[in-house]
Amino acid sequence: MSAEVQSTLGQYGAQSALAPEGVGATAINGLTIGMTLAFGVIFVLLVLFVWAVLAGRLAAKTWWIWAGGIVLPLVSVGILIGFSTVTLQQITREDPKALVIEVTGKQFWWDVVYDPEGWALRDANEIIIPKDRPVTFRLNSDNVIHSFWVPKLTGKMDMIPGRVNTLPAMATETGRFRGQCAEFCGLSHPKMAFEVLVVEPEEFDAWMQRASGEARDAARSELTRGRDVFVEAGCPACHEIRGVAKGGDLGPDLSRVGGRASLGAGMWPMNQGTLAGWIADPQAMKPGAKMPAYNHLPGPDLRALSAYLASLK
Ligand code: HEC
Ligand SMILES: [Cu+2]
Repeated sequence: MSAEVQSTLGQYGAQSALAPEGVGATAINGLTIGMTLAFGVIFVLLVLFVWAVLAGRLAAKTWWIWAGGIVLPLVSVGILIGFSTVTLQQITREDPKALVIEVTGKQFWWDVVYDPEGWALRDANEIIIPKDRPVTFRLNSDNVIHSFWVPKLTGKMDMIPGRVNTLPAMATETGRFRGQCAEFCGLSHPKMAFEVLVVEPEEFDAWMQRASGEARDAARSELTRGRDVFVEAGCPACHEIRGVAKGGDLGPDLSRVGGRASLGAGMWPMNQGTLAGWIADPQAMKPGAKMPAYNHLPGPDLRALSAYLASLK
């Protein structure tokens, strides 16, 4: 994954439904282009027709009402329904062998659990999937309604409290795609994005092997201090780091936080500086975020803590 740690921030096309790199998004894009062309032709014919009538080049006939008012809409809308039904079936067809990834919408971030019935690896804000293998997103929310949308991958699906919606997907290219919450969910709704990293299947399997263990050890002394600050400052009340603190799930899992390309659910580049800024004042970066400010931490502690978090890859 090292080759692609660069985040999609400011990257043109990373969130474009018109540059599909997934089976679902490709089908939707095809339908969009087809519809635009078909109705473009009808529109041009209509303009010509109105022009011809107004210019007195056509004499009015009653059968036009039948043709233009009944036959044309029935045929064009009928064809449209046909194509969109086929597309809908394509993009909602679930593969029973697909890797299940449970994503829960939070305010304003994403809780991610890979293969909840088996592997059960918890992560957040960045989803790694293998290319050319089917996955099924199992979508849920424990607060308000959010909407899960990765335009390059497939269609959009609501995340509704008390209900599980499933969204199948399959990426056809490796790379980083950007996703965005697509349902107004509170003050920082526009700051609720995420990234999907698509890797080669072998690379995914290797990551799977690696990722389940404890978080990277804080072997160097300055990192050890950071780890202690993490525990002493009470961060485990909301955050887990595997092997360090079994914590609450009120905030994102931080076991590999420094390995994510972006901080704060797809919002800022991930590095020690942004991490320190976030810890000192999350509200300034994301109004309404459900994390208290730690601006009382002494400078050396904040530096040690942010260096430690940045090292967790
Ligand atoms: C009361 C619960 C709570 C406590 C305590 C808390 N956090 Fe958070 N933290 C959150 C929430 C909620 C978010 C997600 C905010 C968002 O993106 O909307 C978050 C996000 C983060 C992130 C960004 C993660 C990412 O994937 O981008 C980091 C880093 C972080 N917290 C570090 C800390 C540290 C370090 C401490 C202790 C000094 C701490 N947090 C204490 C709730 C908490
Ligand atoms: Cu949301």
